[in-house]
Amino acid sequence: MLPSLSICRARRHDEYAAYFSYPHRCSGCHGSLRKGATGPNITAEKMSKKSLAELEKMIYDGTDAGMPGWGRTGELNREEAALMAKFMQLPAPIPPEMGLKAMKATHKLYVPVADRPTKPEHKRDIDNYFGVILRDAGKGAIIDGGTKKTVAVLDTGYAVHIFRASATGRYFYTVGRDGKLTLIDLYEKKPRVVAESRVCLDARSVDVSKYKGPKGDFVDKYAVVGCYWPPQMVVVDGQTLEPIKVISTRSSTYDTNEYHPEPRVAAIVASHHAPEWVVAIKETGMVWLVDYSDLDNLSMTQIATERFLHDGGFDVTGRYLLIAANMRDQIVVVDTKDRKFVTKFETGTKPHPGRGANWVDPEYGPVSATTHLGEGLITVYGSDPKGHPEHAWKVVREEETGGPGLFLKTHPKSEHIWTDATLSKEEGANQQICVFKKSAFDDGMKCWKATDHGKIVHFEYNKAGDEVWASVWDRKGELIIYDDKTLKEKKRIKGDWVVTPTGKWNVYNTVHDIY
Ligand code: DHE
Repeated sequence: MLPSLSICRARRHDEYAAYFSYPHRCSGCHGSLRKGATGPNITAEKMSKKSLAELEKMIYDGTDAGMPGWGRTGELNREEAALMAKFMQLPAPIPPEMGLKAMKATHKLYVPVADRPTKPEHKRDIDNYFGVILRDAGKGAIIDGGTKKTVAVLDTGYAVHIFRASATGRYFYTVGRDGKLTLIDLYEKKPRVVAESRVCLDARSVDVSKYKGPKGDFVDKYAVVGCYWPPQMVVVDGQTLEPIKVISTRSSTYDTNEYHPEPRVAAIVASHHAPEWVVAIKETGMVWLVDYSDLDNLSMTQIATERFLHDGGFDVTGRYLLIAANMRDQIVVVDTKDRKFVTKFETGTKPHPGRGANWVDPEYGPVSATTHLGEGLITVYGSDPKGHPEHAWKVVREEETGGPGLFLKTHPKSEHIWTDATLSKEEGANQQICVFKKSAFDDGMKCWKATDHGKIVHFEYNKAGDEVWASVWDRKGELIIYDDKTLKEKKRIKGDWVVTPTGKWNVYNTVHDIY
């Protein structure tokens, strides 16, 4: 994954293996420069204080703090774990930069805009299409949520992290860990990739411009990719993916005002009421409101919040961003209308809401919630400062789940909140699905074992909000579809092509931020 420029920095042959393994397995949590974020600081200076045997054990077996055991998951053998331990005691090689010229050289326009259909070439309901990541196959599937038929399986590139629907719902954008961006046209009879470009060496997020109003019509005009490395965001043409502008995130931490060489772009959400992207800058703890209405005279508001921002989404009104500062055990609230920090509050060990879940609690009114990476806990907080100011941004309920998890999801028409326990180390717990009833949250969860292989991860509703899709995450992957009311299984989508399904996105729910 890392270009040849830096290979010369890895001094011995046996260091190469570790050199190439690090960006795949470790840098997501620890950073390319190893200064720490979701995982701790593991710079050579710190690692040299530990023995090689200690490091090797940690790498092979994992830790109670949540680090995966790469030997136990079968991804590194003993010899490779030992090499990685040695590599940890060497200074971190600095990956190369990537500028507009290099990005433009990767740009491919397979179908020019003028050659694309002007209306759908089929009678299916595009709003109810699902985009599904097939992670280790380097592919993405488009599935019709009505008929459950797979309409296309497309080459999207290495370990796609997320899909985002365009503001019109006509396109899906995908971005992979290698920074490759693709544009999928859903008007085509058989959806296909109509453009691609690689704009980072490591990336996790993408969104589109959604604003139409007095400041102009920006619907599907631009897309923005959030890079982990180089630390920057990249604006591309929303219709062709041609790279347009690079915005570096190298800057200072919100609290100590010290320069950070690697502030990575975590979640990005597109505002519905202003021509802005709401961008979480992980290491510095800033939320940037980036105004895309005049890219040549770029303006942005930089809001100081909390460090190690990760994932989040809007409250039900679309005004407040609720985002996890996961290594600070906090949820941060930003008012995107008044453009300011509101508050932050503790929830549990390493909150991880995904985009979150919004519903109306019978006692506390509109609430939102998060799961946690570090413990089996769902925490619910008031999110209606206008109607229920006494509960706003305060924890109102907490319930145990089946174990440390990654995602939770609900829908305004649903009676339930669905959670996974993907990170649980307890036998079978990560193969369970648990649901809470919105009307009787205190009654606790109802859980069942959904699979005897792989792990359950991530949920998405159909457009009507009466079905829920869950992934069975392994090479023999499956998608399980449940009736949300009765909790009965309706269908399993399986096949050789269903390899490591992770995230899934319904077009309508993604366009309208329904979660
Ligand atoms: Fe994710 C969202 C980063 C590991 C599946 N993940 C996100 C977002 C970020 C992020 C910043 C928010 C994007 C947005 O909304 O714009 N994820 C990271 C990491 O840094 C981390 C911890 C380690 C890494 O090396 O990447 C990581 N993520 C994972 C996984 O292991 C998962 C389960 C499978 C995979 O693809 O590797 C995974 N992440 C997801 C999914 C979402 C996500 C499915 C979107 C949730 C949604 O409902 O929108």
